[in-house]
Amino acid sequence: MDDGITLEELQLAARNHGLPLESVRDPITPAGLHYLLIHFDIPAVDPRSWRLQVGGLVERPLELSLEDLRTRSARTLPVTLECAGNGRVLMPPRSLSQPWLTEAVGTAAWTGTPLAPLLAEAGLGEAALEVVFTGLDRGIQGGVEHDYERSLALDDAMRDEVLLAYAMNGEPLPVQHGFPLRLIVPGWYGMTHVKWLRAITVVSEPFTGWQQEHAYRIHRSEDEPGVPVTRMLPRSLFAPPGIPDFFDRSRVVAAGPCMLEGRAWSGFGPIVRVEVSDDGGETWADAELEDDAPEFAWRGWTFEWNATPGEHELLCRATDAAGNGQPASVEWNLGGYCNNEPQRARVLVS
Ligand SMILES: Nc1nc2c(c(=O)[nH]1)N[C@H]1C(S)=C(S)[C@@H](COP(=O)(O)O)O[C@H]1N2
Ligand SMILES: [Mo]
Repeated sequence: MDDGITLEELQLAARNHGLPLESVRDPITPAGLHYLLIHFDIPAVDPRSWRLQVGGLVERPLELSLEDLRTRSARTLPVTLECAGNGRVLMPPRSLSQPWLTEAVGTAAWTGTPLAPLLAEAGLGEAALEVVFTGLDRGIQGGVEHDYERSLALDDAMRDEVLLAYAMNGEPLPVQHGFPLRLIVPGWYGMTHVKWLRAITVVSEPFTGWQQEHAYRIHRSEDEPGVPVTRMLPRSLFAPPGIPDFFDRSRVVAAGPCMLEGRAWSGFGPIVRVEVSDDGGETWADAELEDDAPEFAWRGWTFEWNATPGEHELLCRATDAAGNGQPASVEWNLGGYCNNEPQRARVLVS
């Protein structure tokens, strides 16, 4: 880390927690352990008066209650969500924002109604280019007051797996995860999954809201337009073995065979390989992948580690079917996005 974190970063970190890494052992993250990222305030919503407005370039604008949405066809998908800023603090000089290390991730079973049939019912206008998703939350970022809203290109919005989700792990959405309704776009970084949805608007021009135009771009300075952040790059995490030191979270492990357990994911197709290093990334060995490779959720893996006495640095890295991997170091960008460098843990074996 370059220097100490600021009080403002600490304030954000205390509001938005990460996944306790031991929960990597759970294929489905309990809702209370799923990471959280809330830019502004959690809005107060009365589900009886709440309505979703579907409008813009559509032939028949719709106004839907939660009941209307719950009676439509439903689909449940396990989906891994990861904040695009995961790893930000490990990419100095860091951008001042939520100071994530490696744990801004979680996997829930999201239940909702598919978006595409709803848009088809509303009747897309000829000039439809993008779909804008607007949340109920409003605040100021970068000096600009705005609702939290993001858009998707029409093709991305019309994919089968895109859901308007009203349940998480079989329960109504917890308020912090978007009650009563959120967007789920499997494979994409967290910012895409707009929470507390109030409106879906079909537009004919590229959407230029703050969270689209300004935030979530890979660039080295504000003057460069940069590339928008979209799908998740591959990443793998392991549940840290042994027992932790309270203060620095380093691990103590007994010498001998030690089963490492982890999960890996990517927004560009299934994970095809996971490797582990116990010498700080000098040498690597293949982990065993679980047979089950869910399309949009992390894939489990195990590695039988022979823990030899001394100090070790454990790392793991994943490769996806599209050939993307986890480089030893990722090129710096202004927002501290998409840092998928391998997870590291210091382990003392005795
Ligand atoms: N309306 C709204 N949606 C939002 C956000 C937000 O602040 N407001 N944060 C986004 C970001 S940056 C992330 S990483 C995910 C986090 O989802 P979670 O808190 O359910 O894990 O929600 C996204 N959707
Ligand atoms: Mo995020």
